[in-house]
Amino acid sequence: MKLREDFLWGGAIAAHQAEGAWQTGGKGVSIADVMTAGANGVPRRITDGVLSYENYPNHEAIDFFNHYQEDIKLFAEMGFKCLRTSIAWTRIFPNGDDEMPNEEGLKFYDDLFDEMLKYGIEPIITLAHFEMPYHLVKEYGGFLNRKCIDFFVRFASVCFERYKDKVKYWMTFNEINNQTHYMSDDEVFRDSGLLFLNNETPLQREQACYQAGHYQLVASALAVQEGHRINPDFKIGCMIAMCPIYPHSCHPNDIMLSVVANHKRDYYTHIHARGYYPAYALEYMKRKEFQIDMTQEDLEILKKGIVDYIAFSYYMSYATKYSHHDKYYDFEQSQDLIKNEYVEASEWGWQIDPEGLRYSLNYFYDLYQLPMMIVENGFGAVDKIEKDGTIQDDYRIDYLRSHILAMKDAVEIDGVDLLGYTTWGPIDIVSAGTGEMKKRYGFVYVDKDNEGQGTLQRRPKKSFYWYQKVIESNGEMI
Ligand code: P53
Repeated sequence: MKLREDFLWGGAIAAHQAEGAWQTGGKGVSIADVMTAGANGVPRRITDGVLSYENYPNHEAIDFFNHYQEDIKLFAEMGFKCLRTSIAWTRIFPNGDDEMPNEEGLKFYDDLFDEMLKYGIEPIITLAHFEMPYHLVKEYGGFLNRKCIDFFVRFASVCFERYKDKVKYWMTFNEINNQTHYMSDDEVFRDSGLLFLNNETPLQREQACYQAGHYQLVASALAVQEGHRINPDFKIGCMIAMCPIYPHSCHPNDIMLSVVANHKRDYYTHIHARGYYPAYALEYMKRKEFQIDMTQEDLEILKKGIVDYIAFSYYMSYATKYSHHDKYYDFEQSQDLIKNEYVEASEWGWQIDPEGLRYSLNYFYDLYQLPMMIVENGFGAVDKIEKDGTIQDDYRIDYLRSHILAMKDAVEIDGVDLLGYTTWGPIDIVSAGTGEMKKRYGFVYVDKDNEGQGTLQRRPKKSFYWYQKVIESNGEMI
């Protein structure tokens, strides 16, 4: 079986990492607007509101807000069939709890989607991609508050209604399951708007993550129902960060630890795809004595909000080794992950494992038998401009080529049902993890550095012409 004829080749960005214009057109402050720049090993800080003397890389980002026509033209030149981006929640509901949506914000996405459609580029839209209104964080405690379910569903419904004739493919929460591994640091903030005070026990934090995750899952399921009501042709997916956790060895304890570790990342997918909590997650919450507000009505909603497809990001795999564990095999990311000696890592320590993408496609298809979409895959690297002005990013081509080949094996040999593939950051954007510009993913270079200096000029890299051929040949010329 070959890749389907209408295979969705393209790229993926997120509003807060690309658009900038953080105060234009009535936009409110989002959690991405109060995150400072970090670096490799230096976490981004979250400030108490926007402070005049801090550096917030998302405020301008690459100013996609004012450059999107030029950028989409470049994507069209590469032959993109689709572009994944997100709708900044704060352009539509500046505070999150507003009664009425902001017309200027809605208009911006009308224009943006029209521009894509002009070139036959299908918009693939994430509703919440680390962009929760800051007001909901400050005043409501983010997704620890049940009220945020309604705020999100209102936002989703307004978008579904407004763009029902322009957008067919949707996703609810970006990388919803990364919540699990942010339990021990501040990064959890942007996933669901939780602000920790640092005096919580690890168990309290974990409980908070399970609670917030539950409300998000309910919000997602309600949005799925609402979307299908508004347009039965919609395809609404979940979005999972897929980082398979391999056993260190074939020692049965390593194998079992790996099973439990993957449970912790995958129970979200299970709920999205099957409509109920897997037994292992229920048992775990019970054993840990988590107090979770989960009503019978919630469980009914989950059942009725099953997704149409599974979208996921894939960058790397992990490995884990049994050591201090008992029969519960409780997995703790920071303690239990080990370096995989069989694979290389990027400059940022992300382990490069193309076969892991084939593994991931099989993993999801074995479990859920739903169509899938790879909505992020890419290589963050420092690029150098040669004297003649070119950028020879062969390392990026190598990474993408090997992953695309593994993806094709999963389709052609293993028979998984795959709708499309979008590389992360087809144009350089602000890194979500570090806030850096120099961690570049693009086929198109953007002249801007970590300090925010540069002309913002766009320039195709070598990989631009390579990807163009890949798309043109539907993955045959690679
Ligand atoms: P950056 C962690 C692990 C895997 C994917 O990441 C992750 C993260 C969070 O940083 O995030 C996704 O920019 C996310 C994108 C992000 C991209 O991966 O840190 O959906 O917003 O930019 C790459 O290199």
